[in-house]
Amino acid sequence: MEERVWQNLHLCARGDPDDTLADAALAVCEGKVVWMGPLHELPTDFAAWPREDLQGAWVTPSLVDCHTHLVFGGHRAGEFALRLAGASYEEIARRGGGILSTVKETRAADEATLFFEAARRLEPLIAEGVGAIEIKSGYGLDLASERKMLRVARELGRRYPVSVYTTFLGAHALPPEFAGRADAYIDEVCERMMPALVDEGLIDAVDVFCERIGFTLAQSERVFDAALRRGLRVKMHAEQLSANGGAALAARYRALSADHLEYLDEAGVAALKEADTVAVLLPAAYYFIRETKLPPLDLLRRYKVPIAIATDCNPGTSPTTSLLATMNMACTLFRLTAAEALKGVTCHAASALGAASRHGAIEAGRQADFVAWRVDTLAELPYWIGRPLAARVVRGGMTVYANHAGDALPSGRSVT
Ligand code: DI6
Ligand code: FE
Repeated sequence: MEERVWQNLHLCARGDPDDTLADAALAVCEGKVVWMGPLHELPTDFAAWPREDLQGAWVTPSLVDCHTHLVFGGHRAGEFALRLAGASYEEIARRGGGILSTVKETRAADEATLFFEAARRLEPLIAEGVGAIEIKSGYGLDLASERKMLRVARELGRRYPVSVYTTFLGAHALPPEFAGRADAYIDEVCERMMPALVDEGLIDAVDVFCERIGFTLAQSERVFDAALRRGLRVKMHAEQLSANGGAALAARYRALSADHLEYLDEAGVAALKEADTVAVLLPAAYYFIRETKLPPLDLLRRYKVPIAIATDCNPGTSPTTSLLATMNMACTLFRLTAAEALKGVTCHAASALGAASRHGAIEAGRQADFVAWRVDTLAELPYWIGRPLAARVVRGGMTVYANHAGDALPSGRSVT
């Protein structure tokens, strides 16, 4: 039996920096937390177990990245250049670039290539402490190519120490073969693609890009109806580029989350609250497309809507593989507090996946998934930009990533 006591740590078990325990210990048996509390109260049953000294590190739950498009072919550095020269994201999309250029590359790539490229983006996230990640389809836009993306996402979850939650985003963009026939494409999404992919066990949730360059409210409803008929929860890319009541519609369908939300109004905020829908903010996309309309943070706070933060890793609007840097942007650009940012990538992000009982907190009885951070205070997590801070990433009681830089210093204290 694999038994261990982790000690000499500051514990932040629920991702809330206002709720911590100094000089704590975690007893882990067969991959699960069996006890946590002050070291001096360690029950005698565990006293003889092997010890692991974390040298005063802060320990939080593993992070959760609850909105990504991690699997895709190619990149769009060329389009970035066009935007820097003055073209807008929407203009490029309307000219047939944007999402559709990634669709072309994704359709052309085989599973092994997509896996390899996505794995190179997943590895830095895991090294930053991400233990659960959502991965959307949506660059295939036909049954075979959407299946290919989702199979790659599932395979990443099998081959890497991370829980993968898949989301079917068939309604991401109109594929060229359906040009001018958006309703017929929605039929295809609802009647052919979704049922087949559900039967193959490839879908955990369903998303729609509800936007003037995406799909209408009525089309979004049809996709949501089809999802609910199959017992799937929904979420929505809502009000990123324009105000259209998308979030309120998502709330009517008891969506897990409504994401982006720069143009959300007060009625939309109230609807999210009433439906218990998480507001997922994606500050790296806001930053990268040089958006200027800020999401209504004060309203979200006033209505006590849970706020999550995610990378939105994708080739068009958010080419980042750092959830910590994204936390920094949430604070710098949206003025979240450090505490809000940490809750946004732990407990609230887990709720946005519908998986709050599995992720986002350290608790007796749960799988022992946590991160030991080489920081003096948790406020450092969203403070540093582009600096590796995780000393250990632990999944099921096993160290899956360790950064030993600084461990050998004479003081024995990590001071990188
Ligand atoms: N919103 C986004 O941020 C991504 N998709 C979406 O609906 C962008 C996708 C892309 O440009 O490739
Ligand atoms: Fe997105």
